[in-house]
Amino acid sequence: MRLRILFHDHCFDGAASAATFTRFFRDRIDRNVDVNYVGLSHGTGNVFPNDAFSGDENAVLDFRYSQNPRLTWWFDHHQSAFETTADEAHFRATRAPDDAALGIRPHKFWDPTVKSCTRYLARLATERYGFDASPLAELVHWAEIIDGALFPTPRMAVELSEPALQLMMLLEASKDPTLIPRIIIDLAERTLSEVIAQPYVQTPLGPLYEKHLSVVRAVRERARCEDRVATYDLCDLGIEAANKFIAYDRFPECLYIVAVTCGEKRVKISVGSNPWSQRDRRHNLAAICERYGGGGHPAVGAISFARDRVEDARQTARDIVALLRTPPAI
Ligand SMILES: [Mn+2]
Repeated sequence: MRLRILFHDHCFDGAASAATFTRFFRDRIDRNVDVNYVGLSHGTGNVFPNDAFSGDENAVLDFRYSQNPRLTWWFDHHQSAFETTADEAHFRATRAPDDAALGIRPHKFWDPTVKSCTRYLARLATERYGFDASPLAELVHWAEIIDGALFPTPRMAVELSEPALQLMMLLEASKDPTLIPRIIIDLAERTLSEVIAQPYVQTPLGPLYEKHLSVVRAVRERARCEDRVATYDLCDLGIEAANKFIAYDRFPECLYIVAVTCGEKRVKISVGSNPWSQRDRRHNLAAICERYGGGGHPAVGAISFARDRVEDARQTARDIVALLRTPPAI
């Protein structure tokens, strides 16, 4: 049997979901299944390649819904899982009943309230299909922490010393199309420490970690915090984005950060609110970013500018900083 697994690319939860599903399928459905992995990225329009559903069984994990009748397995937890209301209606009309068992098809599950797709999948595979997910407990645990941003301290997300967090960094940054499927296959069978020790993982990890440390140094040197709003500008350094936890670690008292960074093609303003101070958050960051042509969630947002508009981006960032320093009129 040929199984195609379409998963959220460059994402720890996407890769962990693919590994969990692989092990589940081998254990409960077909020991000798031939698995093919396809990473998918968000965008508008049809994000599924033409041959996306060419397996005997086709699974989409931690990624948007498709009405394709050849989709036989779907597990997701994104709020934005349905691009159209027709997609959602199709899902509701064709999903399995609540007492679904292995023989009942298709197997489609969505719950936007869960933190990670990996734990959701592991739980359903256990409860409904008799899967023993206990060998994957470590992987499930870390997917929940990473996708739920449940780090006990910002320092953990800055040092990235845990094997899971090093893998997260590699999965997010890798441009080698063969690397992520290889990691998924390993994650289905080995511990995180065993996977991280593999030479094919260690080799690309070294330079990435060095780069991460140089970003940490740059943010620590440049970030300033006033009235609980931290800001920094890395535009001249060609750093495309910086992990927001570096600023939360440097200024534990800060409520918001506003950062300006520059990639090859665009200038980006990232706006975030400190996960450890959510009770004090008074602004909707998605609404603020939308005002300037960006978007996001209430707690985190972003705005992109063309590469030649650095000064416009800097001025917009200053305006947003001023706005966040003043409590909104209610
Ligand atoms: Mn996810």
